[in-house]
Amino acid sequence: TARYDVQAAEEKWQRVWAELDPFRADDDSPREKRYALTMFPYPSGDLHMGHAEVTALHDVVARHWWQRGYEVLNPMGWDSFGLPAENAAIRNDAHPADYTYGNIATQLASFQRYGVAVDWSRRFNTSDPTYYRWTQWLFLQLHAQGLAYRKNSAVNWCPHDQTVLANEQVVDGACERCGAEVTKRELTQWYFRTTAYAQELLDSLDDLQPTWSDKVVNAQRNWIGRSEGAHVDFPVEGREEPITVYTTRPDTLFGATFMVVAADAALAAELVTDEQRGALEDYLVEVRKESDISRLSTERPKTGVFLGVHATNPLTGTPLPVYAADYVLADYGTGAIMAVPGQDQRDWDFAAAFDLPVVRTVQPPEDFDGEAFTGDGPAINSANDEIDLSGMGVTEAKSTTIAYLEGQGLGRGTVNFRLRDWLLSRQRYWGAPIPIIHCPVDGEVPVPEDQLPVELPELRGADLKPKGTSPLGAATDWVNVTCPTCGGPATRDTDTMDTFVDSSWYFLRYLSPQDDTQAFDKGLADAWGPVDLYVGGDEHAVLHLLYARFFTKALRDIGLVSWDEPFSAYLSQGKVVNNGRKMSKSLGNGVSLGEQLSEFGVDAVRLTLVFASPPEDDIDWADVSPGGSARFLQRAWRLSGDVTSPAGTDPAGGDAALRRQTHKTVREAEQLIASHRFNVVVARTMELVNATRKAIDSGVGPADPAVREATETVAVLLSLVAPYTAEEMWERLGHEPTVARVPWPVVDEALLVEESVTAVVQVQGKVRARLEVAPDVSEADLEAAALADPAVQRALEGKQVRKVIVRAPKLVNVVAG
Ligand code: ANZ
Repeated sequence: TARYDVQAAEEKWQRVWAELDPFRADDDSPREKRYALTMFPYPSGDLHMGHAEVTALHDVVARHWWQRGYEVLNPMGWDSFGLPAENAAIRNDAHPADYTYGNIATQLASFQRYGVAVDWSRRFNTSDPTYYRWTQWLFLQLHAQGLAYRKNSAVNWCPHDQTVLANEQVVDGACERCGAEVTKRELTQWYFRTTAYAQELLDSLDDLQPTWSDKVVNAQRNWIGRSEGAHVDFPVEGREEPITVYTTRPDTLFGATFMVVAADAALAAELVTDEQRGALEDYLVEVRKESDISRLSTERPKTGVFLGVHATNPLTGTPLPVYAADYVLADYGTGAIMAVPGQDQRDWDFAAAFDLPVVRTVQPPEDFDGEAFTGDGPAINSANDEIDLSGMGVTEAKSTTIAYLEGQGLGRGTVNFRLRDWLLSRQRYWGAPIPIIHCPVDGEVPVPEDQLPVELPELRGADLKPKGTSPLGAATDWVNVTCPTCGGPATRDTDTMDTFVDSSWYFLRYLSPQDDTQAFDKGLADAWGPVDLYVGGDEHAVLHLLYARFFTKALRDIGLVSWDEPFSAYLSQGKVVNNGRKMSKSLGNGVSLGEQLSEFGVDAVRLTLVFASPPEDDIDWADVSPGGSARFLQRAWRLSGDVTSPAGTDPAGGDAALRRQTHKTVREAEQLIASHRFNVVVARTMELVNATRKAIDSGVGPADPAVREATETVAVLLSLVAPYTAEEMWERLGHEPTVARVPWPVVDEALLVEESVTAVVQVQGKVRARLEVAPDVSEADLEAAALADPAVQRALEGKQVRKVIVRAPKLVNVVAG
């Protein structure tokens, strides 16, 4: 049997595409604009199966939008700063720039071979000075608004990478990148004030919910972590200031029997008596070694130190001993809690360990045999002369207590967020320098705009190994500058920005990547944005998406963009695994994309990735068949050689059954693509190939115009996933390239009408109507059609429908009386 030469085709069409440049997005096009974006890659090697999957899925939509008549912006660039490149460069004894730009060249060639529908004229790298100049400029805009600031605090520290980490980069107590257990360090660091947008970041999720996956929306919600509760003041003997706690359960105040302050909070050191100070300091040494996750775990035995002071329960007047412990975190709420062992299990465990009293304030059900009772129930032990909560449920008891506390000036209702400000400074080399000069006279001075970018010094041959302070500190000539304000001696900030800063605005830079007068053009942002579809991995569900959302809102308030959200729709693709497990070096189960492409061809790999499962699901490479995909593609291609009618043949009068299937396939594909069920589009295309083959080999024959129509449709559908095969077919069918820009086939609605069947409608056993319905009519539709029929309505006049028995598509039986 005839086959086409896959490798020759790949070489040929890459040349043609480079010349035609079919995916160049025209800012001035009169067509409606669509912005399609995939997460840009880190250049830490050649492309891998994950890149292949995300771009194959994304391409279906981008290419389809072109065919549907939109002007499509589908850009690509490189997220080229950051630790992976820096660590690899250190391992290979190379400069991060050589390593990074070498890999970018490799990845670019691979993407072009892979045939992605990208406008390559817009590419850039975040490590280019022409890009990070604007990252620095945007930092300064946020700084001017008070949205970037420095503060001293205990930060997450990765002992392996020797750098700080944002909360979002700590996963289960370990460094997101290297897996080392994260510890704490007291340092002065730069932050973005993400908390200023906590409520809005949460609220807009409601609008995103329909077009973002639930999983991602929920991850964002949990991360922002809004809770409602109260601040309550507890007077302390011999101290003017009360201890203020944050509680989500003010209703349990009568049951507060002791208090706990975070051992590492300043408050603990302020409260502790001289007698107990030594014990607190010893305890702190242990606490600093732990991660937040293990501190909050309910599994761990409770430890702590008595601070030597007592506070007073404002409702009962009882003295409450005050402890320092690790299970209260310094940077959440107020860093202090009222402990209610009757209703909180961690408090219960602490009370048990330290022999403290328990007072239940919610009546547990009779069969309850646990310790702390966290459920709802009537309040007990909750009354004094002025307030009586007895019998109230939790909700009512909460609001009653808050109202009382507010009236007495003892507390107030409040909202709390788990979200922290974003720690953005890093003590590493390969990132955008923070454009701030520290002057002994003028303090923090922004680098003047006309001096941007603050370029990274080359530091060739320097030791970039992490040491806990930035390697930039060693570039003395670079560090020592004059203060832009007073002209006196000053020093540059030596930290670099988290790479997540680079990726928080890159989607704006694609709009005018060469513009050296501004970060991006607002008019173009209005014209193209926000991004209509963003495709990427789940691993960025919290970090990157949240940061990009924050940036967008901050830039909107500064007046730089007019959108509220950067990504209107988000599709998160599953992972490609092998033998049920994540591909990894240590498991030795990695699959090389390059080898797969060489063995089976680009199209077969792409088709396999799209066909394997719905986009959100993981694909197990052990379960799929790229060889089968390759055979299917040859089978599809053979159709184009069999068609004997000339190009331009009017399909009217062609075989009706094949025409119906062709048009039905096109209609279904439209709907399936809109709902991201790309795997089913491939399945329908396969069915159409089979039907066309049958038509050619049966009485219909290769000259029938329906056969040409079907084969051309196959080529157009295949161009979404298998661009090389599609071009080969299109050319063989007598057309000019490129099939990628051929308009989407117009569905002939008349051809979609199915042969109908007759459904009989009976009322009280008497036939009242006969309806012509589709053979696959649903029971609900058939029942509705039957009851709406005028003859049936007449028969039912003055009666009540008791029961409707439906046997689709043939019978409806209405029982009335
Ligand atoms: C008394 C109480 C009684 C509480 C009870 C809970 C149940 P979310 O929902 O996460 O906001 N808390 C407050 N600050 C804390 C900190 N810095 N470290 C550890 N725990 C802290 O949780 C708020 C609840 O977590 C607060 O309500 C407080 O304990 C505790 F039956 O106050 B609760």
